[in-house]
Amino acid sequence: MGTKIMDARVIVTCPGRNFVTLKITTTDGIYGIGDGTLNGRELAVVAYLQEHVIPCLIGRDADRIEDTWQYLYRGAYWRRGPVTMSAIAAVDVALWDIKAKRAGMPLYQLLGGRCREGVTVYAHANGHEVSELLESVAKQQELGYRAIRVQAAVPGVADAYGVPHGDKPYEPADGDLPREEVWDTAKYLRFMPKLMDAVRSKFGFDLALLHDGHHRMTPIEAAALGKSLEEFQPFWLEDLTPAENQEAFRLIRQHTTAPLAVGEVFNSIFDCKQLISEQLIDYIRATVVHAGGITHLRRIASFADLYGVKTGCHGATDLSPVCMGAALHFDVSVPNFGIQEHMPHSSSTDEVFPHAYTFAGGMMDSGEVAGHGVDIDEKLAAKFPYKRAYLPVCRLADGTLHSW
Ligand code: CS2
Ligand code: MG
Repeated sequence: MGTKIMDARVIVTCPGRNFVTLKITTTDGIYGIGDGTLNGRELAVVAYLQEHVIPCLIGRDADRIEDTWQYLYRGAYWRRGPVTMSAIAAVDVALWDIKAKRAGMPLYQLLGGRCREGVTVYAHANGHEVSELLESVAKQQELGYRAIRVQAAVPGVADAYGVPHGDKPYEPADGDLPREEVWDTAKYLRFMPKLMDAVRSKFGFDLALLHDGHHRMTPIEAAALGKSLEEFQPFWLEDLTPAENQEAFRLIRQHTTAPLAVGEVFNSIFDCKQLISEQLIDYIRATVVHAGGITHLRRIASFADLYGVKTGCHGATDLSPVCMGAALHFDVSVPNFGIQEHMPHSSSTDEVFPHAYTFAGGMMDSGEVAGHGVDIDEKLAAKFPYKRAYLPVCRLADGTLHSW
């Protein structure tokens, strides 16, 4: 019955941005791949995989996904953290891919089968001016999206989060050293109701509108933002405060009924235990690659379901198509699905990672291919060598370092 892990290799490629992929091959000649990309810290995961994980994988029963997860998590003594958990996720997703390929089924079948016909995704709209943002929303609507995240440059603030430099698609990891941005929360708080008002006035209330605060507010500032945007009925407000302090959300909750989403930087269930059990958030944004793979993300989702918290997986371009593929199998099969982020990859990324997943009419689907349905063209991948790229850092006008 059993099949053993014969080989495991890390592939690093940069078709426009860096991606880390783990490829595991079994003794019966089947391979599976998993995403281990950690934006701006890619080679830390590569080293962790090569030096500390792969030697323990060779000869292991490829069918024992849970036991392998426990071995790499509990067995490591030093637990959690984004580097470790991304490496574990890469192994976990590659093993689920292998198991589903061996079963001859799309991965979602092994996760209990479909709970829905497709996955509602949200797009990004942004602009250097409100008028440009409105055009961007219209463009995303024409592409079929019915849920759209809105971000615009804040008057008087040099670099707002979520707005591209020039006319290139938004891709924040753009510096050989971290670029420095200057931020002003007071100006942002004054501007946001105007932005939401402009969007609602033009597009009405049927469109689901999302917004990302990207960890820049204090709890009371976040509460003020929630109050001021409530009348525009946001689908969610994301990452309002740095969420290391889970209790902070009690204060935000006391002041606003705007739905709250958190968790793209979380890597374990313990990062969101209090947020979920005290019902301080509405959507948990943890995703496959940074939260320990399908195995651990399902555990987080089951826990969240007890408290009426829905999923809202992170899906920026720094999560590879392998993560997106795995996330879509999770999304179609998880009962408490909320929404999935979708930031389309560049065409060269899509060529390096051929995939079965599709997009139409504001929805994505995992496809019906056995496994998670995403592959890697290694020859093509080799043509795009790793290029160091940092995310920016953020400062206030007086030079104080602030959360980016
Ligand atoms: C963001 C990301 O997609 C999101 O919601 O917060 O763009 C985030 O900044 C990047 O994934 C950082 O790597
Ligand atoms: Mg975000």
